[in-house]
Amino acid sequence: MGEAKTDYEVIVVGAGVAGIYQIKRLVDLGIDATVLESAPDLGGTWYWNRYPGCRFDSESYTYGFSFSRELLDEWHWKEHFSSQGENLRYLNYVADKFDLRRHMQFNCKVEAMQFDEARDLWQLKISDGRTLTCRFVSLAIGLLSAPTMPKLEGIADFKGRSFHTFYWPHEGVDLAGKRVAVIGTGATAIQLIGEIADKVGQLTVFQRRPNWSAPLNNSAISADEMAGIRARYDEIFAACALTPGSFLHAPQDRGFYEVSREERLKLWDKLYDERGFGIWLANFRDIFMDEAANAELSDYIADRIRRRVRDPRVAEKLIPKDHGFGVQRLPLETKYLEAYNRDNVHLVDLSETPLVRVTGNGLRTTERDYEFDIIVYATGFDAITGAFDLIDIRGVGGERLAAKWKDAPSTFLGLLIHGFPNLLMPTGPQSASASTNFPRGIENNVNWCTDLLQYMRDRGYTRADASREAEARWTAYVAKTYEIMLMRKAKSWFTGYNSNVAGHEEGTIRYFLYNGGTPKFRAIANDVAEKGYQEIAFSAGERVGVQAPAAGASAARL
Ligand code: NA7
Repeated sequence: MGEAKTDYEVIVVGAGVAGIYQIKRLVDLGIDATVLESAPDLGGTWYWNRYPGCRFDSESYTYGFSFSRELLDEWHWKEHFSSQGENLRYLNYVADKFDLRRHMQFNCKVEAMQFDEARDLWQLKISDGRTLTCRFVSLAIGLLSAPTMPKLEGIADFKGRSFHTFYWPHEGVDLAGKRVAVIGTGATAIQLIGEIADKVGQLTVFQRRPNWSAPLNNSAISADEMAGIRARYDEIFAACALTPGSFLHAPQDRGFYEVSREERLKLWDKLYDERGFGIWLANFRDIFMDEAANAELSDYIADRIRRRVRDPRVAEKLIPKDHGFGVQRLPLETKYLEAYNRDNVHLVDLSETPLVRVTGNGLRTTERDYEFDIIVYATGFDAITGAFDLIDIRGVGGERLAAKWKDAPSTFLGLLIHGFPNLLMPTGPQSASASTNFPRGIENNVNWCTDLLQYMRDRGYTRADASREAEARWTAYVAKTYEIMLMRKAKSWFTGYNSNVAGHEEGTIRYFLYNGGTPKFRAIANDVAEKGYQEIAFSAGERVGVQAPAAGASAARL
């Protein structure tokens, strides 16, 4: 990458799953583009989250990219739910195979970006002091990439080691014989705790609210099995494309009340012991909307917990009472519940004895002091809009995106924002990618954004801005998709809840997810494109400001 180059047609921010695919599409079209990544290397989520137990909850072969037959034929997924290290190797393999690294710049944090209305260009301020310009920005900055710490006094006073799971030390951590605290019991903690319980000296879990979970039931994929999967890739991706969540797990086509209780129990027995999200996503649709149906399933899962956790008092503490099964993001686990049967694992119920502060030696609750060698903060993320808020984004008239989205995001299709022209969001709020098997949604969104670029390129347009009305309609529609969902009552990142982020505490609901299912989302988005993007105002300004490409660079101009 030529150091002096400052102008591009497209700048992609983020070299995770979305950024990798976006740059691949742009390179294939010969568009002059670069990727800016704040981390020292590519991978996004899979670069950062290196805590033990970190792995897919999606079947590996439904998570990988689908765009290249050659890639599909070459890659051997070794487990049904592949682990972080392997996933990062995969993303590196993809980048190297398609020679994408040379289009990526690392350690480049985008601090601010401003739309230049006179020239239809974005100006980006980078942490290394450079200012770059481009016609389009694709913010591929991830859904869960802004980790949040608890608002606790004394975090810096702790004399042992402490870190958020997102920043788990890359060289690994020697846990043997150590007294370890884990704060939080979300999807991350549930993976971590199951994995480290038998590797640490003492493990103390600080739980504010229990989460429902279900077994992952992971296993290895043999060479023969992988050959079978390869032969069925078309079928697998076609099946994913038909389900609401873009997983292989399709909801029951029968209603909850259309079958007897015995049949329901039989189904749940089967799904609970199967791989992956089946118990969540291959269940009756009613469980997401009907209190009584949800309560019956929740009771069933509660009994499963009681059967797996020996101490009945601990089991009761692990059973959520404030929300039903599946209305928050369902963590999948491996030996999580059994961890509490071990003598070296202790559960502290923060609803009874809240945390007071971090001390030099550990943690203080209202009841007592605890001493630790390591404190792990598994306290989650400022989800979906958090990464946007970390960049000072200013659109038409200098409007700040953080101000526009202060109370809630508003978008057109989750892909564009009125007043922020030429800004593309393959992983933004309110598109289907946030609520589905992530790469499947990303591929759809990146393709849609790339088609839009092509459309403009063919017609010589330099500016695209979704209309205010279209944005208002879409945002209202997304809110409506929550109306029938029990999810709207739960305190989770699905509704924008985070006790550690000002304005995101209890009582506020943010309509982050499109809940209408991927097939419907894809149909709506494709229809917009097929009808000539009537919701988007296009204009063709002077083609100035983007300098001639560096010698030797092949750059198609938009
Ligand atoms: P989550 O699911 O947001 O979980 C965060 C956990 O941390 C959750 O149990 C919280 O309890 C707990 N938490 C947060 N702040 C505090 C404080 N201040 N004190 C005590 N406990 C706290 O994040 P994850 O990283 O587990 O998962 C995020 C996603 O990453 C996941 O859905 C996957 O898609 C990948 P609470 O429930 O708020 O009471």
